[in-house]
Amino acid sequence: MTYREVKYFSFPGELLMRMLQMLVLPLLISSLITGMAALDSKASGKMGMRAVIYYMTTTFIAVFIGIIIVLIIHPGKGSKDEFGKQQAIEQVSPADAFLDLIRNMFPPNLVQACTQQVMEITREEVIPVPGQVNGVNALGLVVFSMCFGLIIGNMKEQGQLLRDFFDSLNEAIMRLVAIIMWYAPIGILFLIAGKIVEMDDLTQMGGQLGMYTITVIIGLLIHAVLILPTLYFVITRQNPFIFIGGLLQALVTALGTSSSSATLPVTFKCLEENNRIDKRITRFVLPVGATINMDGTALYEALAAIFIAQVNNMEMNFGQIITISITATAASIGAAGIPQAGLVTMVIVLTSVGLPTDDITLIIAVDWFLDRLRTTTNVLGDSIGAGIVEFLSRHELRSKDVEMGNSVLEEKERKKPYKLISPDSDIENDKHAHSESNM
Ligand code: 7O9
Repeated sequence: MTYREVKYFSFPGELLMRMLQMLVLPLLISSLITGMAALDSKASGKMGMRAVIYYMTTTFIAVFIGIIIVLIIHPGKGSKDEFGKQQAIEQVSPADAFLDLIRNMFPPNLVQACTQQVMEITREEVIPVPGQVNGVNALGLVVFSMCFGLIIGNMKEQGQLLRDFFDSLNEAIMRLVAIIMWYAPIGILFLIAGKIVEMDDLTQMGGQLGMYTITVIIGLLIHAVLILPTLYFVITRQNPFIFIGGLLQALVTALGTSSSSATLPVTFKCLEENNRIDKRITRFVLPVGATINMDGTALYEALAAIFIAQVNNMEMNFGQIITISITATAASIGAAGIPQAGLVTMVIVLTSVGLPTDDITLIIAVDWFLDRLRTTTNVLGDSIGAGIVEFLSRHELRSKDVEMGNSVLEEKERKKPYKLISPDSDIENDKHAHSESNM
């Protein structure tokens, strides 16, 4: 097929991608604000703590698996002959990237933050020039929305209007998601089919690159099929594969779009509707997870760094391996806050142990494919995190229910039609139904 034909063929997939991306921003903002507003600062602090501990633990485990697997399989043979020609990679200083990350946490212009991130463009002259690059500044929006939600949550009656507004906005977006989900199967089919059509012959892939691909697949599989389900089972004592079954649609979307942010709307729907996870949890945990929790990415970056060392016949000592695991963890957390992350974070991991950054081009040929698998692992990690945090927070959620007039009882009451006698009580009922969806 010609380039044009491939473009036509993948058009239905492109449409799905655009629809999902269209919803991500309002969804991110409204869900984080309502999620934070529904909890008091003590409860959200506790839940946030649990989420962060989960993110840290799983990311570290992922990095560990990546390193062990690549050391065992040893896909790099110490020669670069079979790879094609190499290009130069733009150099970045880790310190500058880190400062960009902090800068991006505080966007001076929220509207601009919806489409652009700040990046100090370092030119040859060594003078960093402040600039903006395309891409959502997710980190900045997350920081803002969390603070905003916390504040309007503490504002008592004065904040009611804003709480209702964002709650209603969130509900409206979720209804749009429900409509798009009807189209999703077709869109995903074409997204994946389009990529297969476009694909070069995979069997032609060089021995080392093939081994590398297999190593990454095994690492990601161990994390996604063994570690995360085990963790879920050990903590909640429930069948993790039933939980994962409810997530299938989100996982396939992640595979098709290779973007955990574009998958976010589908992840919400799956968790809330199939797995019945409390909305107060999903609204709060999922957007943060999509921004900072990337197990697959962390595993991949550590594994790739050691592969590049192997190709260059460099032995990594224990200290260097520790350095790689720390930088890979940091890179996966900061990825959304570092402009043009994919390459930049990889450059940072490599420079931290003195590996040649130009060798990133060796693995670029398979990156589009491995990105899909990483993304699926990332989405799974975020979702299982939501399940675990809900389980650990069940007591707080219940006591909050009681405090707010017990939404569970209300739900039951509401289903009894004979409760509605006078028009007055009807109005009362409506109010309750409304405040209930608040949570
Ligand atoms: C993978 F919160 C959201 F949903 F609005 C949000 C928006 C944007 C969250 C994150 C982002 C974002 O910009 N994320 C980002 C992720 C930016 C740069 C790099 C990456 C890493 O992406 C993963 C990878 O390449 O390994 C993967 N493709 O999970 O999307």
